[in-house]
Amino acid sequence: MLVTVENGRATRVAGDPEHPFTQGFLCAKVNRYVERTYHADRLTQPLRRVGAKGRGAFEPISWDDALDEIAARLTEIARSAHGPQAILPYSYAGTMGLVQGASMDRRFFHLLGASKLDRTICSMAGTVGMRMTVGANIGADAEGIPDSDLVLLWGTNTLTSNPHLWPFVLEAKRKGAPIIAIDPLRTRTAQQCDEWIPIRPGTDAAFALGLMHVLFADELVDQDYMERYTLGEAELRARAAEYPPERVAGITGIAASTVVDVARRYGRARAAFIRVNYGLQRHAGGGMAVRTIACLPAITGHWRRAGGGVQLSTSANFTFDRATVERPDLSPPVRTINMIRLGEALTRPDAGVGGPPVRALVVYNSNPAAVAPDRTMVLTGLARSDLFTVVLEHFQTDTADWADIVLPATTQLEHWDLHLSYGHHYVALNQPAIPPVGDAKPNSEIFRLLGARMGLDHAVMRDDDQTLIRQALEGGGRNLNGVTFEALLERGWMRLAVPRPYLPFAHGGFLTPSGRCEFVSERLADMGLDPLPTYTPPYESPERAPELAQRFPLTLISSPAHQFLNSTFVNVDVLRRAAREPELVIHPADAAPRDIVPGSRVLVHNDRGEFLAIARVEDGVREGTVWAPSIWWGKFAADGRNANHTTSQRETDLGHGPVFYDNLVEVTPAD
Ligand SMILES: Nc1nc2c(c(=O)[nH]1)N[C@H]1C(S)=C(S)[C@@H](COP(=O)(O)OP(=O)(O)OC[C@H]3O[C@@H](n4cnc5c(=O)[nH]c(N)nc54)[C@H](O)[C@@H]3O)O[C@H]1N2
Ligand SMILES: Nc1nc2c(c(=O)[nH]1)N[C@H]1C(S)=C(S)[C@@H](COP(=O)(O)OP(=O)(O)OC[C@H]3O[C@@H](n4cnc5c(=O)[nH]c(N)nc54)[C@H](O)[C@@H]3O)O[C@H]1N2
Ligand SMILES: [Mo]
Repeated sequence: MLVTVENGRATRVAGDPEHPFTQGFLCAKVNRYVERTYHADRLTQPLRRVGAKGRGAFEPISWDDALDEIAARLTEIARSAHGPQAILPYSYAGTMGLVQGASMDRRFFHLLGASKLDRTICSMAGTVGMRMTVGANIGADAEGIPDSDLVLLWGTNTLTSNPHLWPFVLEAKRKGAPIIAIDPLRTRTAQQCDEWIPIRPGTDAAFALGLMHVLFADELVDQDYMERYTLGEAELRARAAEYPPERVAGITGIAASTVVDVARRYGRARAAFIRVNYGLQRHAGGGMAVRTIACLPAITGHWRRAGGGVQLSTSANFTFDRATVERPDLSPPVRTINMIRLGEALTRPDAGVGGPPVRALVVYNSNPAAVAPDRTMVLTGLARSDLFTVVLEHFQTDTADWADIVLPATTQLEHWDLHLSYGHHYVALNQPAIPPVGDAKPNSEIFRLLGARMGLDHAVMRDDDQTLIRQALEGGGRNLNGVTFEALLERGWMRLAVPRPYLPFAHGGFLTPSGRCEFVSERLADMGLDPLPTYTPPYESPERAPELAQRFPLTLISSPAHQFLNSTFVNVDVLRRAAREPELVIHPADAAPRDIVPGSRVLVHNDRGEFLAIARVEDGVREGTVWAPSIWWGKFAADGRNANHTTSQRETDLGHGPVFYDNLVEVTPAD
């Protein structure tokens, strides 16, 4: 991102036209970054709560007073009978930068002996699925897509959540490759594809097993590749035999003839590219779904050629020296709390999290009062009068409303950072373009200051941000050869030291224990799980919960609105106006029997909670599925609620991830 600065003030942000992947393009949201940075509501000084918790009334205080108060409260809790594990950090994707996201903060909490947070809320199911299959969360290079002769966009709304991929897809299309979207919603991406396959949510593993069934039955396989580089072909053939197209049709809602057709085209393609993404892993069997899909290019040998293979992420290629930056060795043995069970952790410690009650919560880079599942329970927890809550933020979010102390944090324009990508292979250095707005401070500096106040007198608490960046790069692995701070300073970004074309598994070289693509996984067997790819029905489905499915027959998907980045940017007026108001897209065949007419107000509800939305009656969703573009702040909704009132704290099969879209609801007219 290039920032134009005039008289110390940022006036314009633009993509870097030289960048090989992003090519001068910024998405709809980040284009508004200047507006967001100088927003009239930007937090510019520390605040202390006045009056009742949650009312959102605060008074300004000095940094000294704020830090003193936090240090005193945390010290008191750490020294009490409950000990430092009663303190819980809570952070995620506000910035995914290494310095402001996972450096000084980790050192601080490790030295303190606080509870650890298992950061599962986004990608862990799929990440573990990839690890168990190809050995790490890496995959095909998207820059190869123009050489591909078939592109599957599987569980991803590319034009919204990954728009920089699109030019590569268009180039493949121009050269004749069909583009297929597999998604319960006819997203703006699916509308631009050659075909839309409206799969029933949570059934992708069955669809992939159906494809395998046909590939094996028709011998559309690369036998040589399988013999050299895979483990468990015979067992996988037997498993796939259990999924004939007719059975798969019954599970997925996709015609048997479509299963056969897609399989044959996939099998006959030279180099099919599968962009699988995180949407489809937010279900009970999400980890296995990704694992099953990840087996496909090893059956057909597409890994051999540019444009072939599967990509969930490229993140594990960025081998920064995290151990040196985060220093987990400084932590005593402590409990770990899964971030998606925040509601339980705050309200019923006996219900699974164990250890002392959480008495202090330090939130940064996250807005759990909007994004965490089971919002009713999360808010109950945040409302506890005996909970001391600190929030580091740019804005007075739903979460900040529940804070005792709010601290103003710097934005991307104001601080140093180092970024990986999860869709391409370029490292980015973030240099401050402007001084901090108001009295804002970088997260890293806030934790340095708090550490000093609390007597965490350790040399690691004194490293500055540039030192942290150097540490991450210097101790990094092979892929960071030649990627230095100095080189990054010159032009802002650098390709990892990976070859071009980057064909990670053209000659095997899988990062699994066997060195092969593991169709059969001993590690999964050791965990007591099915060692082979398998289909697990959603928790909330007629198969597993028939009574629930009768009472709540519709599956709610609450994936991001085009204008929002999770819950970030919801308060930027022009973007929120474009998103209108909380909406629910419902198929005409589901709307009619419920007397729901376009534009009317509806109540979306289940046993966990409810929220109001305006109905949009369209056939852009499959029957039985409804879509609530998200993630709204409660305070911008007429009823103060959002879709996460209905989502659950259950975990995926692998990686303990969330099941946001494994969520049955009923919808009724509210007017
Ligand atoms: N504009 C915008 N961009 C973003 C974000 C944002 O909030 N806004 N968030 C960023 C983040 S943190 C992430 S993790 C990524 C997420 O981006 P993606 O990985 O693309 O994931 P989602 O947006 O959750 O869901 C993508 C699609 O999956 C579909 N889907 C849901 N369930 C299923 C299923 O069972 N099977 C199949 N085949 N499809 C299913 C949804 O309908 C949706 O259209 O995007 C990043 N980019
Ligand atoms: N229903 C439903 N729930 C979801 C999802 C969904 O699709 N549907 N998506 C899930 C996914 S994929 C993810 S990744 C999570 C994301 O959830 P979060 O990680 O909570 O991400 P955001 O909602 O973007 O909130 C991030 C906050 O961090 C702040 N922030 C940004 N930069 C900085 C900084 O440098 N310092 C500090 N102190 N603060 C900063 C922003 O102002 C913002 O309020 O939500 C999950 N929740
Ligand atoms: Mo995410």
